[in-house]
Amino acid sequence: ATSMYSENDIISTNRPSCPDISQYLYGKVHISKHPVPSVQTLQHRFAWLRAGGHWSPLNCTVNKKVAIVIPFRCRAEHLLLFLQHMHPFLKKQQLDYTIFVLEQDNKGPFNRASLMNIGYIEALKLRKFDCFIFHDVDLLPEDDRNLYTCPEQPRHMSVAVDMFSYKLPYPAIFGGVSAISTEHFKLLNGFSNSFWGWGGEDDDMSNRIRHHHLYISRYPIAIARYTMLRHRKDSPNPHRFNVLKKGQKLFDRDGLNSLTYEVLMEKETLLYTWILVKLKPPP
Ligand code: BGN
Repeated sequence: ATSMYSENDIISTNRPSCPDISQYLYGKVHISKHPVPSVQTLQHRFAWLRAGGHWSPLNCTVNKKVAIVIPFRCRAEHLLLFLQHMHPFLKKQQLDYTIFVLEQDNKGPFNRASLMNIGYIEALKLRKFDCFIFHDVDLLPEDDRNLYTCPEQPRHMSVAVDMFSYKLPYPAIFGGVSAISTEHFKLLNGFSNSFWGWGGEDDDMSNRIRHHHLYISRYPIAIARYTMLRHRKDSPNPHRFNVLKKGQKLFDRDGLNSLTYEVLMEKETLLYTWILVKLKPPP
């Protein structure tokens, strides 16, 4: 069998470029939180998808390929609501995109940052992606003008979240949803792998961005709006303040170049590329 991407990649040379901004954008989009759809329902509804949770416009060529990376564990209902929302959203933006779900297999504290690093490395083994969007599974964008692309500078996307009264909690925040070009992510050495449990890994990335003389860009607060799905709060990492402080000296040693993991399963379902990984537990 041929790869999921090859056919499209070959035909693409004969088609005109897609417009920079899709003509199908509308603005505010409907958010559905119930009922939670089944996998079968979504597979049926999104029969236009290609294996691995991939799609690209049929009549024109998009020159940037986007990978959406979701760090994941035990949030099946959120994932279904997320997929139900995101596939039509991304299609409407006329993007060439693929959704990757990076699931942490082992018990013990969650390592969101390592999962995102692994998503980056594994996705690039499959295809030459230009842009990575790191996305919490519980955040749903409310406006389709919030483009899932990578601009010149790293972009913090979840500026206005309903749970935070649609206000930016603090200027350096980089958590929730963020977009970084493939090139910049490599330069930044990815995220730190040292944050186990909730909090801080995004602040460390924010420090990395500043350290490399890049800056965080954002859409206006009226556009970058998100609904957060409800869940029990994860247990915060009590060491996060220290790890964040010490991390300032470790940018070049802790990140993409210090990852240890094992891929237990990799599967292309219609709705997403699923990568189940085992992380090396914290020391
Ligand atoms: C911050 C967290 C972020 C999180 C935002 C929004 C920390 C580190 C403290 C040194 N940072 O407080 O990781 O994205 O809240 O929830 O906990």
